[in-house]
Amino acid sequence: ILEQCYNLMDFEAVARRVMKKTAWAYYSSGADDEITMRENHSAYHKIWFRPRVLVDVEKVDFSTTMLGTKVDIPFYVTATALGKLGNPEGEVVLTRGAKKHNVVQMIPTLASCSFDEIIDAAEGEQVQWLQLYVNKDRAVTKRIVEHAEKRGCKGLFITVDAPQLGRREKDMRSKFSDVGSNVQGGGDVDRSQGAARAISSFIDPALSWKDIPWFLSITKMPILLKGVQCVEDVIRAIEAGVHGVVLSNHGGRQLDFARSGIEVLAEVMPVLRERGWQDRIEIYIDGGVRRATDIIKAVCLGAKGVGIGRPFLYAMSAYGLPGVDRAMQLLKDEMEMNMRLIGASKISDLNPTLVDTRGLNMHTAVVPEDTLGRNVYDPLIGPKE
Ligand code: HOC
Repeated sequence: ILEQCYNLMDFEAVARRVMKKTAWAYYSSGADDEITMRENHSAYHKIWFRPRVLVDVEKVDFSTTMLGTKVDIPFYVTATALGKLGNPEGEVVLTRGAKKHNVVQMIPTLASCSFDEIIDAAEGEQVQWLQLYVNKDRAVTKRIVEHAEKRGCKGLFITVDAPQLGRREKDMRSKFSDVGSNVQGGGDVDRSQGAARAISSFIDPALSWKDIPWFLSITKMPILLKGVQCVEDVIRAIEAGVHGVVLSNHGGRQLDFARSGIEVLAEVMPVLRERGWQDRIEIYIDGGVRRATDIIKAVCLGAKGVGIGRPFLYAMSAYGLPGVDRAMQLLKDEMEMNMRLIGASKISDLNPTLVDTRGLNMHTAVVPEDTLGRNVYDPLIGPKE
């Protein structure tokens, strides 16, 4: 029952039970041994708080801005493909949830709903960004970008971590057959090797730093690179003139053994501060965020905000809009309580001295598997029956 979901992991447990096997396989799969996918969440467990006491926290305000938009809480709904696998209405359910909670939604290139349906669902009241897979045919890409700008999108997030599809074996095994004809941006659909392969053949593996000036020339939207994974590339992004980066490994679905976003953030920010470059771009991270304490840790370390994907897909798949609404409200409730307990009454109070990051770079245990290759213990949802 919805009221018995007390945290974001609970939605995952319910979704796993109620979703079609193929849909579950697509949403939940990670690359190879799924080490990075698990690490995304467990990396947050290596960071501890150093709370301040005797701070007046009677009133707590955790609203902030992202690319100039005022939002209630420092998370956004990140782009995830194929929303209709989880709910017949698809991504517009996430739009309605984002609108209710005044957070930004990033619209996926590979949405099940059309781009215009998702824009229309916001009814002009909610800020949306576009996540872009760059098409081999740049004329197509240009049209998509221009249309997004015309329809009011406030940010362009170019995915840079996917020159080739990661190997998601769970998805490949599931003999996928549910790719709807209305997947936006997809090319020819070969259904034999899982959902992701079926919809991604149009993406250009030749995309490179040389393309960035062209993107900057075709739009006035702020451009952010989604999928940056080390400080060298953050510096290069700043030098290329983009407005921000998302430190992300694609939810652990691309390169296994890529580091978690929070780990990369801990690498990046000290270097930027040393150069006095910390305000030259906005830094976001995604992957593994399940608790408001994760959000707080990321903001303490210098992230402007965090993207959350799978948990909202699971909430939507299990309970539709009421699920998404509850998941977002739970995060807000956790945020208020934890800001108080850490001794911060506003977002600008969050800073690196409030966290102890000495545990980062620790070894992550491999989760044992049974003979069918299923994880015997899933750190997100506990032991399997
Ligand atoms: C090389 C193409 O984001 C997913 C989606 C689609 C991936 C396309 C990658 O399944 O992670």
